[in-house]
Amino acid sequence: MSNQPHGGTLINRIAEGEEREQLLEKAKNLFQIEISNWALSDLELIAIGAFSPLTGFLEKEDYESVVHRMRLANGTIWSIPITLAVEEEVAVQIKEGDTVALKGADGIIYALQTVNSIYTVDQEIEAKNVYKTDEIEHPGVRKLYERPSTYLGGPIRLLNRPKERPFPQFYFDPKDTREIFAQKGWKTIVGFQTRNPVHRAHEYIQKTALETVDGLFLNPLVGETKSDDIPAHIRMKSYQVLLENYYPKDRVFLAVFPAAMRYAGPREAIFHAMVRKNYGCTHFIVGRDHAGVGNYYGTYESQQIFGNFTPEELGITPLFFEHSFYCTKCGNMASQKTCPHDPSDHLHLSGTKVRAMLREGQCPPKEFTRPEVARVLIEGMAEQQVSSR
Ligand code: ADX
Repeated sequence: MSNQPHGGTLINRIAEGEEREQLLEKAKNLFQIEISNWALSDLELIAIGAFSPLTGFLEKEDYESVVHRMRLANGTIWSIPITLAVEEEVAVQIKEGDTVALKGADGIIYALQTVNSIYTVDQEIEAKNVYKTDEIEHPGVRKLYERPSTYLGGPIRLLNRPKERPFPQFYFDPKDTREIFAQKGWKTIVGFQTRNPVHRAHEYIQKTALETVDGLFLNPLVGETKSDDIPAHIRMKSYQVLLENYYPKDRVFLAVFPAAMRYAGPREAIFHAMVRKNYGCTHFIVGRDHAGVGNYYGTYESQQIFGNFTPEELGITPLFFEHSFYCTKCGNMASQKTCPHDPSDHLHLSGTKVRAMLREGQCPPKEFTRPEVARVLIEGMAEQQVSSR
């Protein structure tokens, strides 16, 4: 599989030099819209080409097609609607064809958008199609319902990059990661999405994949997550100690994925794969309940969804892994595919249980979490508790 960007071209919507100066000048006289941090993160991801082939927030025709068919209007696979939601009273002040300035809560103008389409959607239909549920308890659906239902579609041009970066040394644009992979001589690269600390099961599937490809792109999501997920700054430390102690340096590259988590399970798995293809990956790991939450999705639904598309149109090879665990009889990490023993021989700890142990300062068993990682998590959570008091 070649590592062509999705849609064939790596999109770059960043204005630079004189063009940027001119657009900044123009922006002063344009209608200004304040956008959320979530929209700002989408905006930047569009501009740097992580969301190639998107050049802006979805217009109506593409939106309808994505919601109902998991494809853009031209047929290209796209599974998550990337939209810019605005209040009705804002929308009525704009007409199609206008150019507007998009600014952050900090007052900085980040981009211009040519508003080709203004449309109001039925969020229940969006929820049922994208999240497979319209229950407000689903964290992705809740976020959707919190936003207004009028969207502005059209191409953007980025004028400023967000400056406040929690881990600036781990930000790389798709064009950078592509170059880095080439410099390293990696021809096959497996992408790994995570919103959690890397436990032994994650390590096992990453290293199993790494046995057959040249490099691992460890690409933790650090945008908005739900409040009970472990915060990104703690996770980043945990990844670093893990890599330092247990991974060959020349076979792994760690960079953040500054996107918001949607918890859309199967549809988000497709989205995650397409985006990692843009970062230059040829393979992508999809384990059990990828991007899932609660009991909304079947354990392997995020793998099965790939069957709706041909390998050619996906353009990245998904690597599927069964639920992995430590087996006390095997004395190894394993899955149902490789372990003959009874489930009572397997070490199972729920995320909730592990978080409770860490909060109480207890290390989970080393067969579940590397002790170096556990220590970082315990310290991080203790600091968090102090600061939230
Ligand atoms: S996710 O929401 O980002 O998918 P998480 O960080 O837990 O959550 O998972 C990262 C990747 O590892 C996903 O592909 C997920 O399916 C996979 N995964 C997590 N735990 C296991 C496990 N025990 N066995 C197999 N795959 C797993």
